This record gives sequence, C-alpha cells and structure tokens, in this order.
Amino acid sequence: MTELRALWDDTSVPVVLRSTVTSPFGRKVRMALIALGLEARVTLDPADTLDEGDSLRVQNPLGKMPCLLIGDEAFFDSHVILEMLDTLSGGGLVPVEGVERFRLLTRARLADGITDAALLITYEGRFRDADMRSDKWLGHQRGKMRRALAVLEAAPPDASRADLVSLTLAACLGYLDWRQPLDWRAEFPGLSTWLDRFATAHPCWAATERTQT
Ligand SMILES: N[C@@H](CCC(=O)N[C@@H](CS)C(=O)NCC(=O)O)C(=O)O
Repeated sequence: MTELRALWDDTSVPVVLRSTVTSPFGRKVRMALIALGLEARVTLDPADTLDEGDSLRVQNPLGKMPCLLIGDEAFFDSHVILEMLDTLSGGGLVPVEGVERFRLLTRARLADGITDAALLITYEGRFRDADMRSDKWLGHQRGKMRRALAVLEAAPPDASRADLVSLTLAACLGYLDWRQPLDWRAEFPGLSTWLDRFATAHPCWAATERTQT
C-alpha cells in the first residue's frame, strides 16, 4: 500500500487512463474516480481497440480498455483498477470485510457479466456479416443478461451510494440504454427506476455521459 500511495501522490509520475468515453468498463472506472475525488490525478487518453498500431496493444496485450498507466506500468482490467481505487480510498468502494466483501465482489461481477454479454452482442453485429449471425448465440447471451438482471432487480444495491456494485450496475445499464440489446427498461422496470435514482444522486453519472469528454 505504501508504495502505491507514494506513486499516486508523486505528481511527477503521470497517471493515464486508456479508454474511450463510450466504453462501459471505462465508464465504471471514470465514475469511480469522480465519486472518490481522485479524477484530477488522471488524464484520459482514448484508445482505438481496432487500430493495430494503437499502443494499447503493447500496454495491454489483450488490446482491451480500460487500462490504467502509472508512469510506464500498465494495470488492467477494470476489476483490478477498481480494486486499486478501493485501496487508495481506504475502502471507499467496498466498505466491508470478511465474507460480505466477497458477496459484493460477486454481485459486481454479475453486473459486469451482463455488460460482457451485451458487448458480445455488439461485436457479433460488428465483426460478423449478416448471413453469419447466429440467433442461437445471441439468445444465449440474452439469457445470461435476463437471468442476471432479474437477480439484481430482486435485490438492487443502494442507489444512494456510489459503491462498487452501484457503479458497476450503473455502467452496465447505461450501456444497455445505448446499445439496446434488449428492451431492459420495459422488462425490468425496477432497475429502470433504480438507474434514474442513481443518476440523480451521483454527479459522476452526468459527468461521464458519452457526450462528455
Ligand atoms: N474484463 C474487462 C473487459 C474489458 C472490455 O471488454 N473492454 C472492451 C471495451 S468496453 C474492449 O476493449 N474491447 C475490445 C476487444 O475486446 O478487442 C474489464 O473489466 O476491463
């Protein structure tokens, strides 16, 4: 922790977040930075995941964003970055210990899994020609999304808190709003209300809208 704190506090060491403003996982990190008051330390540097020449592929060989650079050292993925921000903020994102901590981490991974499934649907449209698209595959992904959304709707996180689960779920639902892989607001009205509450309660939501840079 000491070394991380020292690096973070040493303003001669640049801290750069490689992410577009459209990435849902990048948005989760950006919202967390704002919610924790850490955003001034970080410069946003958009990445193009389709560009073979983008240095993102050197920083993260998987070619995925978000990727956090502290000096010339790269940290990814978004889970690791959020864990780092939680450490830096003394538990500002997961303010519990013991088994409850792992319950919350699991809950957050559930919300991230919805985003993963939604991204796979987006990529199906982006990378496959129309005659190659698989309804079976798309249905498989929508099944994951619907089951996970139902679980989160039955026991949503506290919308008044910008903790790990809320930030992860909000980033996920924001992406569903944009890409519309399913009509989630009609199917899960409880989560629709939840997102509206979260958006009103936390300035990090509006500050990270896709129109903002
Ligand atoms: N598990 C990763 C997922 C990151 C991810 O899938 N990012 C997308 C953009 S939102 C990406 O970089 N996709 C490019 C690719 O898969 O090649 C995380 O939590 O950061």
